[in-house]
Amino acid sequence: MILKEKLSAIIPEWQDRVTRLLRTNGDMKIDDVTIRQVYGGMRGVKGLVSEISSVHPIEGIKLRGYSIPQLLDLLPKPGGAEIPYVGGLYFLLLTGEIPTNEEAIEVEQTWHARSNIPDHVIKVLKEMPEQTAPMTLFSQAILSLQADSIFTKRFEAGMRKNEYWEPMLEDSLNLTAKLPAIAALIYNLKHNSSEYIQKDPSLDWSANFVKMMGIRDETYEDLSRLYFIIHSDHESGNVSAHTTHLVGSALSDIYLATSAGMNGLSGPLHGRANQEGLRWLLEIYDKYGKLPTREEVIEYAWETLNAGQVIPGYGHAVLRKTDPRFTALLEFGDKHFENDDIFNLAKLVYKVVPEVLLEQGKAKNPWPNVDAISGTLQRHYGVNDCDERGSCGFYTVLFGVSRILGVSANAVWARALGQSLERPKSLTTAALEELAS
Ligand code: CMX
Repeated sequence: MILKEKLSAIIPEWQDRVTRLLRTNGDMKIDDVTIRQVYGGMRGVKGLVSEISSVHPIEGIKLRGYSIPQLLDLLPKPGGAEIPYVGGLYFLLLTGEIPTNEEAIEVEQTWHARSNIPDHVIKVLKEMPEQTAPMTLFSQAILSLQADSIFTKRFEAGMRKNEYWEPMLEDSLNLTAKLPAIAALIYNLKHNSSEYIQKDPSLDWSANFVKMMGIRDETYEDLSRLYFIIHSDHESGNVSAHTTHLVGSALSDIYLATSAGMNGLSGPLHGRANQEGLRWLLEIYDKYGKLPTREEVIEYAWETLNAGQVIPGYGHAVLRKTDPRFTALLEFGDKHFENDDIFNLAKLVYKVVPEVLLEQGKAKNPWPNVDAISGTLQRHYGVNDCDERGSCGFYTVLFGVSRILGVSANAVWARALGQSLERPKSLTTAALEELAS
């Protein structure tokens, strides 16, 4: 496999680089931590390493140094498609190199070869009560695959530390190969009462997902590629990435680590904000019975804030400008479906809500993040977040399918660079008071 050969060549150079840095400057101080940061979710504390992505407060996400427009331009695309292969993105996340067409297709083919879902996983999902949330099913499906972990088997048999990354890569490829089918299966169990739609080996990872969802639409195939590319990674301090890294640091395998990460992604302040974002837009639309005016949106935004709630999809822990992932989806919607009322409402909200949040003066970032718009695009294609029983959260599963690409690439590198068990120090309030006196 070209991907594995490339990694085998690069990893020793990186190991030397890190060893040198630790030897020469290991005790150098790079940050101070305030009491506010200790109570405030460690915001901004420099305590993690990632080669895969970084988030600039103004410029937003860069994956391996490339902005979203650069990625969409440079990564190889399937014939006739507008948006690149996700397999090419995974190659880039893992190696740091923009793949050739052949290299991107090789990842896609590797995924095809490993994409079968074992029967017991289907059984586990079918046995769960109907009202089980989609993200709970997603996390369980990942855990149900854990018995097949090559990393855990090799660890139990005895493995050297410098070999850890290889089975971590194998597990990551096996898991990521199955994610589109798992997500589609969850959707079909919830919405179509059917089970498993057969994959088509002639289709790429994303187009196959669309087929298994029972949808036939080339534009939705492109939206899926776009969605899976832009949500893949967002530095390592966000809850899903950090949880995966933390659990993996105990040498838990990729199934244990990503399942935990997905439980973190399920929270409304993180990945579930995409469903909250759409719910909020639909509530405004229902209240006024039409596309509301600018004044009506302002009124509704204030009602939300005065009720002590946040406006979902706005604000961010790191970003201080419009999220480029929001912009990428906005441009996609503008190009493909300008006559969608809820999409147009999301655009109107974008014009109005930042002013309201600025006037309120609490949020450090009044601009939208990706979750302010992503649900409107899924909804346009008839993909629903909630099922008929009101069990919601499928959009977060889609976020999770994508996020596992980033966190698994990080996990391979964490093992390659011998990153340690994570174990920060905790203090009591009394100890902090004493330090402050
Ligand atoms: N609406 C109303 N108030 C908001 C707000 C919003 N969209 N964003 C932040 N605030 C408030 C915070 O609740 C906080 O209020 P308190 O002081 O009363 O606690 C204050 O402004 C300061 O918060 P902050 O420092 O600007 O934001 P944080 O870094 O603490 O939190 C985030 C970031 C994303 C959790 C927050 O902006 C938020 O709750 N946004 C809405 C939910 C959302 O869109 N989450 C998705 C984030 C992207 C992702 O991870 O997927």
